[in-house]
Amino acid sequence: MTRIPIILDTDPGIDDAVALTAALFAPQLDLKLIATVAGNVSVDKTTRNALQLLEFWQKDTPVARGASVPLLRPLRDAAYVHGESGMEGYVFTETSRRALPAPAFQAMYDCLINSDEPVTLVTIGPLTNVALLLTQYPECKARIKRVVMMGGSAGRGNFTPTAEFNIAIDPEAAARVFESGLEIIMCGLDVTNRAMLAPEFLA
Ligand SMILES: [Ca+2]
Repeated sequence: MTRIPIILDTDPGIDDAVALTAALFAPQLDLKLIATVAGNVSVDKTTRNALQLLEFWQKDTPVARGASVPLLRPLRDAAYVHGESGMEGYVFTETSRRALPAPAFQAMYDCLINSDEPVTLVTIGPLTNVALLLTQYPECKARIKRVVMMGGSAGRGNFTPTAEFNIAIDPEAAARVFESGLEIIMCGLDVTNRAMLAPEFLA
């Protein structure tokens, strides 16, 4: 099976822990890099959670720490949903694993130019890192296959009556991505609220 190379940009987050696990184990995917971003909780916590999840699963995918705040706004997190740690209700064993020294947008760029084929960006948090990547390295667009985005909504929102969390937290970053000309597959709330993991996949 030809595996699709992806970078996962994430803010775990309980739901993102499930998505990260799915990405690690899906035979169709080649997870090259995990980029963390502030969103559900601070970037220190989302990075720690990503590293602890890798420890839990005994996987060695590199992790790059991303943006700590949205492009132009203060962070409004979702600790009221995910708990103070972002993974409330589960106590991980400590890990000595560390994030890469480079910031996420730089690690994403390095991953893109070192890949044999264009890489798909899978974003399941605010789009701050991708906006920084496109701003710093606009030429890297040719190395991006497409953006598959959990964000937005074709119906109601979950942060305000009309706005979805990932977009609402950093709307300027989202605008930069939507205006980039990249192919975007948007999985909004109207899609994700109906997406199920089948028992065969969970097994
Ligand atoms: Ca998320």
